[in-house]
Amino acid sequence: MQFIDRTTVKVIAGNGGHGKSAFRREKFVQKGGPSGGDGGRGADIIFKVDNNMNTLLDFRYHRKFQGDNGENGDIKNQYGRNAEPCYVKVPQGTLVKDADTGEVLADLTEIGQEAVIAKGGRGGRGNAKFANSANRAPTFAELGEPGETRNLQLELKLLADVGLVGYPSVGKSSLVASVSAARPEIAEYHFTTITPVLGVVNVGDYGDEKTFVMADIPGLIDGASEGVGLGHDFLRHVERTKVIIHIVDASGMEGRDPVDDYYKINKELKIYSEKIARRPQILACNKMDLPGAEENYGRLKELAAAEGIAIFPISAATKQGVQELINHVAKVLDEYVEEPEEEEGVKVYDANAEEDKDAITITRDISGDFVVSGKSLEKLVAMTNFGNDEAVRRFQYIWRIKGIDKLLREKGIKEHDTVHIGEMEFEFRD
Ligand SMILES: Nc1nc2c(ncn2[C@@H]2O[C@H](COP(=O)(O)OP(=O)(O)OP(=O)(O)O)[C@@H](O)[C@H]2O)c(=O)[nH]1
Ligand SMILES: [Mg+2]
Repeated sequence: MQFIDRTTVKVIAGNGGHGKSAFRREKFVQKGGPSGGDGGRGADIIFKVDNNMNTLLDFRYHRKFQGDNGENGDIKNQYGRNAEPCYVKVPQGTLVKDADTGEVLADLTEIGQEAVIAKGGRGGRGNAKFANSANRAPTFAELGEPGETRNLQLELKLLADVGLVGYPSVGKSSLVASVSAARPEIAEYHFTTITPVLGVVNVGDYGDEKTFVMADIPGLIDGASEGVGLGHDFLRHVERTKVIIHIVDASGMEGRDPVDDYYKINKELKIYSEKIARRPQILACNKMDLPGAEENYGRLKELAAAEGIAIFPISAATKQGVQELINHVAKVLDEYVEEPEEEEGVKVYDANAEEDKDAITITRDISGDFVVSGKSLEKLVAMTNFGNDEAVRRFQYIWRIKGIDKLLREKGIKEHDTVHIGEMEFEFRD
């Protein structure tokens, strides 16, 4: 199983239904009052954590999610139905970012957790809502608000229980392959593994249905904590694991000393993150089937005793000692007590924050046109039916009380200059 931990998707929330413009027709009544109903809300796009998903693989084939539109309002004050929200299942640990702004929209860490990622548009109001003492028979209704559209970047930090660290070619992938159904690439050259691979380990002997997840990451080398080699990008995956299996090549077949290797890798881990350095380690001395391994193992045992860590002689090739290692890992995981999660300070976007919605800014584009921007004003433009004189008059009224003419004049606007708001373009006239 190739593990994908980053992908992009597009979400399009539903548009609000349009408001209706209509009048009551009753027997003996020439023209009744306005009776156009409001449109319904468009579908929100809601992400929900599903405990049956482990990867973002599904998103490779399904890259776009679109919510239904709200129903239009109708005559006789009938409201359009709200659209059902569109649920998108994601695995636990998915971080959702706006791909265009980089803003974190949600950090989905709990089973069942939900987050509104794109809001459906509000339904347009029917003409009944616009009746007042000055205008008892308005002929216009609002259009539905467009739903939010976003390009997203999804990131999944592997929620592996065990992380494998060690120099290239010490046999990390070979170990994963020997204890799980995962089939990572294995070869004698360095950096065979270039992306993390997850393996689900069945703890046969130890418990009946017990499993844990092991993450194979690219090999680390000197300077890894500063970005040398490939391992650096993947160390963040190890941050969320509970236990580290530190693998050394006991045979020293590549000319390095496994005792040195152990200290060097730990130095890199410590520079990268204190949190990783505090993780309990289990030392796996691999390639015990090769000559010279026994001798080095003697010294590695002394090291383990001095460091107070568990040590296992194994051969991923012959599977010698592997079951003992797995049983021990299972036991450590069983006794594992979660370290209190420090505040990571991920700022999560709040879909309901009202701040600055009314703020209006005016800029000039390259051709000298005036660009008026502001969330609530852009929304008003999108929801106004400019084909209806009355709707246009209402728009002009709101424009005036917001003082936008004055703001434009301050910026030096002249008769016949062009003004853009959202998708609309106007000619400025006094
Ligand atoms: N004799 C012997 N060879 C082994 C053993 N484990 C792994 N190898 C060999 O060592 C080489 C490297 O193994 P990998 O499992 O690819 O090593 P890795 O640590 O995943 O390497 P990178 O992905 O490059 O970091 C391969 O040629 C394996 O066949 C072992 O227990 N005994
Ligand atoms: Mg590998």
